[in-house]
Amino acid sequence: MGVVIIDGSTVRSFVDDEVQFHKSADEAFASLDLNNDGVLSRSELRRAFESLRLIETHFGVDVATPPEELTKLYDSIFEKFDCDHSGTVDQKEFRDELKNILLAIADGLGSSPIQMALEDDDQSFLKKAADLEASKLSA
Ligand SMILES: [Ca+2]
Ligand SMILES: [Ca+2]
Repeated sequence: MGVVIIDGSTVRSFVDDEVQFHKSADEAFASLDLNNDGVLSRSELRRAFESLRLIETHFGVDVATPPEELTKLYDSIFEKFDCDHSGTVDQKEFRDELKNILLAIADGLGSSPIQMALEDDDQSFLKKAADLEASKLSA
């Protein structure tokens, strides 16, 4: 386990690196598409947010949030992703909305860095953003 420092510019440069960002988003999409039908269902997307820990950082949800509130929240997130209201989230919708969320996180962070404690095998996007910055700094 390690600690990374992340600020708005870390997240923004990750999103701006289109090749890297698409690769990460597509990998995440593939791993979340549990039944391999090429789209994310409501429950698949919910699982995604539970595992990516974006909810806690972006929406300020704490563990005391009642389950029905959480379900409402996940539903509203799903609606945001599902731009064409098809009832499923395809790869492009996933990418686009993920980008919006990460940019909103970046705005929220601004220039005040946060510390994140991470497991070594953590695959969250914020970890990837930090890794990317670290690799640029050391290059
Ligand atoms: Ca699926
Ligand atoms: Ca859709």
